[in-house]
Amino acid sequence: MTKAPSTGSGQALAGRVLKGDRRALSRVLSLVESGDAQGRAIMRRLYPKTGQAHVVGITGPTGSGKSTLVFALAKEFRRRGKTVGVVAIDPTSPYTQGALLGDRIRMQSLTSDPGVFIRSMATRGALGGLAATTNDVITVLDAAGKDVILVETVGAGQDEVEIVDTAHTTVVVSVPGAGDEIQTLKAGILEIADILAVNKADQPRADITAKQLHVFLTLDREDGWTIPIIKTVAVREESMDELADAIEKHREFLRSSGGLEAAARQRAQRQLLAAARRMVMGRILAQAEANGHLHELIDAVAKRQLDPHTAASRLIEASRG
Ligand SMILES: Nc1nc2c(ncn2[C@@H]2O[C@H](COP(=O)(O)OP(=O)(O)OP(=O)(O)O)[C@@H](O)[C@H]2O)c(=O)[nH]1
Ligand SMILES: [Mg+2]
Repeated sequence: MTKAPSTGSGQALAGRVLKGDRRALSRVLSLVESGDAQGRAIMRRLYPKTGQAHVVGITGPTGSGKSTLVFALAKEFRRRGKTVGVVAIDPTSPYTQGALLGDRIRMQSLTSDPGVFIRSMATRGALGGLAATTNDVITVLDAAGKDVILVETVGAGQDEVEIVDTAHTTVVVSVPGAGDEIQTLKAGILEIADILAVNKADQPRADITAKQLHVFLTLDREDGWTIPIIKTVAVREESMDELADAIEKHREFLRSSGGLEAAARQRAQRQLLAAARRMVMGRILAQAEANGHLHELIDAVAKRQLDPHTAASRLIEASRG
C-alpha cells in the first residue's frame, strides 16, 4: 500500500487533526467555519476525542489589552510546557491585520512556535451563528491536542456571552479608570468573571482601581470560589505567571468541586438545543422561502393583516405540508 490517502477525505483529515497536523487543522477549521457538510462529518469523528482542553475566555471592553494579554499568557503556558490554541473573535483582529509593528513582532515569536495555533474569526453572522461556529473551532483545537485554548471576545453581544458560557474559566480584563468600570463590572460582567485582570497596571490609578474593586465587589462566590484580582502589564508580559496560576487554580477548583461535570452537562444541553433550533429554523425557512410563503407572510404582517404569532404558526404549518 503506497497510495497516500486523499487529502480531501474526511476520515483522513480527521485522523491528521487528531495527530496535531497543522495543515489538516487549518483545512478542517475552514470547512467547519463555512458550515460545509464534510466539516460536520469530521466534527462527528472528532467530538468523542475531545474534552481534555481547558477553555479560557478572555473578555472585556475594546482596547483593554485582551489580544496583548492573550499573547503574553500563551507564552507563559508554553513556558509551562502546555500547548496552546488561540481563538480571536475580533473583526479588527491584530492577529491578521492592522497590527502595530510592536504587536506584530510580539506575535511572530508565537506564530512560529509549533505548540501554538492561532485562529482569528472575523466572520460575524457566519452560518449557524458566531457562537456555534466558535464552539466548533474550539472542539477542533481540542481534538488536535491543545492543552489550553484561549478565546478572546469583546464581551458585548449575545454571541459573546454565549461563548463565555463555553469557557471553563473566564478572565475579565478591565483597565485603570475613573470608577465607572466598577459600575460596569457590577452591572453584570462580574457574573461571568472567574478572574479579574486590571490590565495596563503601568498607568496611574491602577492601584486605586484594584482597591476599589476589592471594596465594592463581592468576590466570594456562593460556589466557594473567590475571584482574584490581578494587576497585569500585558505589553511587558508582567504578572503572567500569577494569572496563569490563577487559571490553573480555577481549573483545579472546578475539578474538585464537581463544577466541571455540571458545566459540561449544561453546555451539552445548550449546544444540543441551539443546534436543534438552528436545524428546525433552517428547514422551515428554506421551505417557506422556496414556495414563496415567507414573503407573503412578511407582507401580511407588515400590512397588519396578520399578527406575527399567527403568521409564525402558518409558517410552521406550511412547512409540514
Ligand atoms: N500601557 C499599556 N498599554 C497596553 C497594555 N496592554 C495592552 N496595551 C496597549 O493597548 C492597546 C490595545 O491592546 P489590544 O491588545 O489590541 O486590546 P484589545 O482589548 O484586544 O482590543 P480590541 O480587540 O480592539 O477590543 C495596544 O496599543 C496595546 O499595546 C499594558 O499593559 N499597558
Ligand atoms: Mg483584540
